[in-house]
This record gives sequence, structure tokens and C-alpha cells, in this order.
Amino acid sequence: MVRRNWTAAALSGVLAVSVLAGCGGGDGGNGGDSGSGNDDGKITLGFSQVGAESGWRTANTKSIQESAASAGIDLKFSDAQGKQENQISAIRNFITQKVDVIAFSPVVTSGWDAVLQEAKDADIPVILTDRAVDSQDTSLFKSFIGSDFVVEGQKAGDWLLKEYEGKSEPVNIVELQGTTGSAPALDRQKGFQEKIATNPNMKIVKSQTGDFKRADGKTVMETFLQSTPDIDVLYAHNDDMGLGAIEAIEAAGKKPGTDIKIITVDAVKDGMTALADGKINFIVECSPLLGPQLMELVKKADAGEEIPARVLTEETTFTQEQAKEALPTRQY
Ligand code: GYE
Repeated sequence: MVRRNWTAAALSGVLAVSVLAGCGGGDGGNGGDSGSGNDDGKITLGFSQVGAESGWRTANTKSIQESAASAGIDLKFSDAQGKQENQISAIRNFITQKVDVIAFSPVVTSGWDAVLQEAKDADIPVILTDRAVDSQDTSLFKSFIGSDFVVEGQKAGDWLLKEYEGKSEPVNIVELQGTTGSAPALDRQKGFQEKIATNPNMKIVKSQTGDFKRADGKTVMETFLQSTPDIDVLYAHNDDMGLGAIEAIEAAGKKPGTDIKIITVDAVKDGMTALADGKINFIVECSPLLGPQLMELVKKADAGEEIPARVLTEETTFTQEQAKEALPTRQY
């Protein structure tokens, strides 16, 4: 809505030009808002979402759409169906349309420098939502809002260390990783590994991606169960993969949560239900409700105000008992 880097003088100069052009009837009624593709006075936000791979993602999309509507922000929403190339072309489209602000949840961490530079050259502020990029030049984006995925992995590891405290038997762990090359997969693995490395009995015997999807979690767990008879623990980078794996474990005649202990991340309703039912043992929360805070950042970025480079989401963890208590009022 407001051009960020305009001084008052420059702004009034441009408005004057616009009024003059308006007198001649030639500018199509731009109203001085050269930063936006439309002229209804609203901020236009271009948002490129990863896809719809999980319950978390569905809740995240809903949060963004609802909070844009209640903040009076005109949202151009684009679903990349899990493909980086789709995100890059969505961002290029947003630049062509001259949206006021661009936000996106990068499917993987690398390969963004060129398109981010294009947004910067077009003077459109970019806000990373939920996932990080590995760009060295941090001037390519204004802010990054989301969780600390390394801490999430550490919380998962801490729980496991406690669970096996004082015991001397080997602990065979299988890991279902999120989307290869994505920030949450890389960091949840890192944080978890750091912790379990302090107990020499603990070993990750198998680790493979399940792409954050329930169906993939199931098929990968089936192969784990076939190749590795003595699995003690499953660490899944999200609830959905854990839920898929539960189906595979039950089909193999084992009891999830008892024969194989299960730790997941997210704490969406389906995950919390399985936790309350004793099929999952521990969930590290990762909140998808980023919409309201994102809209605040969008408004400030559009107004040219300083915004924090990092906005961290507040999160907790859940045991089975805590899940029972939290479930009735769980929003997502
Ligand atoms: O944990 C997973 C989703 O980026 C935090 O992506 C997000 C992750 C979330 O598909 O379920």
C-alpha cells in the first residue's frame, strides 16, 4: 500500500504526478499506490505455500487465510504442491503483479538467492514463514517467523534420554525424516542426534525420508519393520508420518507405543489423539498458527517500519497425560 523507501517529499512528488495524470484521464485511477497490483487501498500479500502434505500444513494455510481476511489484507495464495520450481514461479508472478509484500514457506533451504534478489531489486519486502533458507545474504529477506527446529529435535532427544535413564541395554532407533533438504528435516535430525550422542547405547539403525506424508510414513515403516526386527523407538519428524507408521506397526502385529516407543513433532489433533490413546509416547509441539503474527509483520514491512529479523514461535511438549488434558480445547 505504502512504498517503503519513499521519503515524504518523494511521496508527495509522485502523488502530484499521479494527480496531474489523473486530470488528463490517463492513469487508470492508480491513486498513488504504485506498489500494489490493485487500487483498493489494501495491502496485497503474495504467499507461496509448500503444499498440503500434512495436518500441520492444512492448519497453517487456514491460519494464514483467516488472519489475512481479518486484517483486511488482500491475499494472493499459491500452492506449490511440494515443488520448489512452482514456488519460484509463484514468487516471480508476485513480483510482476507488484504485490506489496511477499511471504513464503520455502520447501527446501537452498536455491533461493536469484529469485530473492529479483524481489529485492523490485523493492518488495520478503518474509520467510515457518522454514528457513540457507542464503548467506540476509538482506534478501526482512524477517523469518517460525519455530526453532533444532530445539524441537533436542526436546525429542531429551525425552528419550530420560526414558532410558539408568538402563544399559541397546536402544535401536528408526527415524522417519521430513522432506529431504527442508529446514525442519535437517534441524530436527540435528537436534535429536546431538542429544542421543550422549548415550552410547542409543543408535539410529535406519533413517529415511517419508516426505512429511502419512502414506510415505507407512510404506517406509513397512520396509524398516521387514529389515530390522528389533526396533525399540521410532522418531518421526512429524505426526502424519508417525500416524502412517502406526498403521504399519499394527499390521505387523506389534503394539505402537508399547512394543515400539514413538516420538513425533507437531501436535496436531490426530497426533494428540494417538498420544492420548497410548499409541504415541511423546510429541514436541510445533505451532502452525503463524497467521496473526505474520499479518502484523506484513503491515509493518509495508509501512517501511523496522521489523525483527527473527520471530520465534512459542511451543511446548506433550506426554500422554498432558495430551488428554489438552485435546478438548485443541484448535488444530
Ligand atoms: O512440521 C510438517 C509440515 O515446516 C514446520 O512441515 C513445518 C513442517 C511440519 O509438513 O508437518
